[in-house]
Amino acid sequence: MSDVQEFDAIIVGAGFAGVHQLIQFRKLGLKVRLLEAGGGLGGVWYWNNYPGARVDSENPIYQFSDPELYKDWNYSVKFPDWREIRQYFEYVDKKLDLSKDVSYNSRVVSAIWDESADRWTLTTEAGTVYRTQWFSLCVGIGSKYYIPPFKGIETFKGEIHHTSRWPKDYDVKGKRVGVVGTGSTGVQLIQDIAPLVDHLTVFQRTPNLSLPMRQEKLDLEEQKKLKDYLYPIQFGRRLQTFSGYLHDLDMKPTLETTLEERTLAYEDKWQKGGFHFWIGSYGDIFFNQEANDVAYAFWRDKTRARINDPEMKEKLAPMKSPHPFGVKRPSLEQSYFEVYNQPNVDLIDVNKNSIVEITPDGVRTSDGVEHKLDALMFATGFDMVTGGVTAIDIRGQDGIPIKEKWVDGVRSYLGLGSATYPNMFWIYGPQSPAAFSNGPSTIEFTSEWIADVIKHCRENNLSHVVAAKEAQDAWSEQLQQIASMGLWTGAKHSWYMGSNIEGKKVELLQFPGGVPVYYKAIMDSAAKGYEGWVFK
Ligand code: N01
Repeated sequence: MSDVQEFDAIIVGAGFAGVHQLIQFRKLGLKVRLLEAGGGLGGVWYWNNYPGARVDSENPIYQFSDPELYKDWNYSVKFPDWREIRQYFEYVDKKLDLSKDVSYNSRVVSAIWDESADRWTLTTEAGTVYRTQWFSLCVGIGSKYYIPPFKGIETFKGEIHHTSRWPKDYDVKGKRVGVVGTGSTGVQLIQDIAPLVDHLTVFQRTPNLSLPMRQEKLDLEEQKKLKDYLYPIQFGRRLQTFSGYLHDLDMKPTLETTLEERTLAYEDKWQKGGFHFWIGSYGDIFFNQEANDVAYAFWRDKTRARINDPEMKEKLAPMKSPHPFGVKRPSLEQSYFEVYNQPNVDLIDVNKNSIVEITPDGVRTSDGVEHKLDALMFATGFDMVTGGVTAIDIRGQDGIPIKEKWVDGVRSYLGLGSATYPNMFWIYGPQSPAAFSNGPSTIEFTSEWIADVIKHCRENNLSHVVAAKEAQDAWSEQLQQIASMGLWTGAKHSWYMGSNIEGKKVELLQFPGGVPVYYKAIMDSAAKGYEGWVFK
């Protein structure tokens, strides 16, 4: 066993969560290693380099809140793209000398718990073996990509990729490109490449109820001034709002407002852009269908006005809502709907005209037409939230892989860990607020919570901590109870519910109670001597 590398803590994944966790573990004085499948820091921003990839969280909250880091960093726009976010990670890396504790190109394939030694054994794809007392999973919610099993896919002669594996420097200029999927990725990609391609064919199953981003350039001098007095308040504010953004839900019931009042409010949010019209608007849209219909009608009328062709209007913004507004994640767009006014863009509704097969030259649909393509790009999403966890063969006290344990539904306590998997925590994963919140907002305090519980163990001579089964059952049931009051099941295919992946258990995968409630729950547990956790 001499080639086994021993550490106090291993972190898997080097996005915002893994990097923050590394910083916390260093502060504790742990001997720590971060294992990352990719060749650099950034997590989703390392992998998602398709044209148009850009974050939907606005400056300044898409960065770490440490003044030592933000004082010397400035994004150039309100919603930065993948290049700038990768530059941000490079900046943080350089400033804190992070990479010396990171093993890149190290994909972890298994993690096995040894109860007799209170240690995890982690093995990478290349066969490198690590032993560690503490194990923090920071694999994000979108690390396992998904391509539907279309017939004939292997026969296609042109470029064929999932968007998260976009070929470096691939130039779409003058090409006939097909895009399957109109989620957040599809919307961003489509609006970016439409002006460049010779012809674009979009295969849509569900229209994306996208909102105007309203991108802005940021003034460097202005940013510098705001850092002194406003940034600390803004970063603090993240703990007080439902989604960890700067705007918050309005808890006044939609239908208790007058038509004038809500129209003015809607218009104001629409003009502000970003997610103001969604998670900065009336909160009852998630629970009350009538309220939801009112919001949808506003969205629909605004959107249809941007589209010329009546058939196209109906495909992209139908008179009747395809699902309750906001129960699938809207994308933020800049010119998405205008794309469909271009003569060289086709939009195929696969509900009416399904994809029958991929041919060597393109895609054949059920009307018999072969859509000839030079490139076919799958913006078909991910095995979201749980896929990155279950892709690793994780076995705890009873030796049962977590993948098997979760066949009938995720089981976690506080969205931080699971019974029978001691000393293993995750950040921004199943049953936490995850993508119901701005990433760094939730990541920072959960990462600190995990560091605190490890500190507690070390100070009290405890070698192991694990979620109690009863506490876990209560948390998981409470989550599904809140979910059952909402409208999330109104969308047929939705990664929020796991229903985008054939055969996956349909259930809400993230905590829907909001950041302040979640924050209070985990802090209350800690304050009560880590209630719900069992120590040894
Ligand atoms: O994936 P998705 P994504 N035939 O699952 C379609 C984050 N993100 O990569 O809607 C035809 O949302 C599917 O159709 P339908 C963000 O949290 C953030 O776009 O299921 N179509 C859908 O249109 C986001 O929500 C950012 O009916 C098929 C698309 O493929 C999450 O990642 C940017 C199909 C998949 O959409 C995932 O987004 C990008 C089939 N068989 C992503 N199967 C930003 O912050 C699937 N589809 C900006």
